[in-house]
Amino acid sequence: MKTAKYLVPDDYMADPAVHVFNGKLYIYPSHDWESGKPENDNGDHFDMKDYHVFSTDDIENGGLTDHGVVLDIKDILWAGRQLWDCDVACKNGRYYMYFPLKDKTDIFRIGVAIADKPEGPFIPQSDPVKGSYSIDPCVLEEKGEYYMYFGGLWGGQLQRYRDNKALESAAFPADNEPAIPSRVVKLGSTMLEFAEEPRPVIILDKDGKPLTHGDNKRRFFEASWMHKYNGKFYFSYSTGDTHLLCYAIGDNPYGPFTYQGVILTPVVGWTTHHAIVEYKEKWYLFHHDCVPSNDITWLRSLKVIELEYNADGTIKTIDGGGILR
Ligand code: FUB
Repeated sequence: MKTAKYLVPDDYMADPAVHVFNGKLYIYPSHDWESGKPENDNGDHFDMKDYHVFSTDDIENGGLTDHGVVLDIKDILWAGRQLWDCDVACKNGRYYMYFPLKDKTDIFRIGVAIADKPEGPFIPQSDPVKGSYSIDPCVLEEKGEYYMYFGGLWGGQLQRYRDNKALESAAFPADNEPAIPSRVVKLGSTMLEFAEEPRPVIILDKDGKPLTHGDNKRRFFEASWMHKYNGKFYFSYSTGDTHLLCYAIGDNPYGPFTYQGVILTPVVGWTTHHAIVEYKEKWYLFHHDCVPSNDITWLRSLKVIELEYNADGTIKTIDGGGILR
């Protein structure tokens, strides 16, 4: 599949998390819709209220099965608003969906919902994960342990925290100071709590120096994803206001990670977000853009394209088809 194809042409789906469970590909997207909320830097226009799950065993030629609404905001006791990018992990035959949601005080927390099958339905816990904050959780399983990566700037509220504590008010570093990092945390054995304090995900340049806040074509903004290739850990993410999907490579789940390059150049639309997964001996980049909605930023459409590596393990950059804004 050398050219990207749209996966759900009759609805707006974004922020794909994708995994292989029981031999099939399962896609867990955000579900965009037109709620009428005005666009602002806080992301109020991303006003999602439920999740669908999709599956397929033939991503090259087949259609997707839509398993319908598997979690609805009205069933989450602590819900305020905005169900953003989720991810799902499997442990001992149970499926745990991690989702960011603003609570009733408009603070993003990360919740968990549980299912017996990868296609749900997912039953939410009555409280968010203790100590959780910000957005965009993604979960890596490594040697029987589960690591959650999370965080996002601006509307994702990560600038409101330092050392896992809420600040009096949001604060950004100076341009020459280290960038605000994504976070990584090992999950506890129940999968319902953190086993430790979240740690910073440090991204270094080739000289071993942490990327700076002013380096906004390379520094982390949101949309963490983690995959393994040839024994290395590939941490990938969006640069937000420069609209790139980038990646950095490390030797273990905690990093540090060394910046490598761009996976996807800007798409049509403000946000860019992705999942990278191997299926039937090919690698795929799942992502989204706003071409079908004529560039309405909050109405995004799911896409997939094959992803290729060079012999040295670097990723071949894919053209997103958008313009640098
Ligand atoms: O879908 C809302 C937000 O937009 C996600 O959480 C971000 O990653 C960006 O895609």
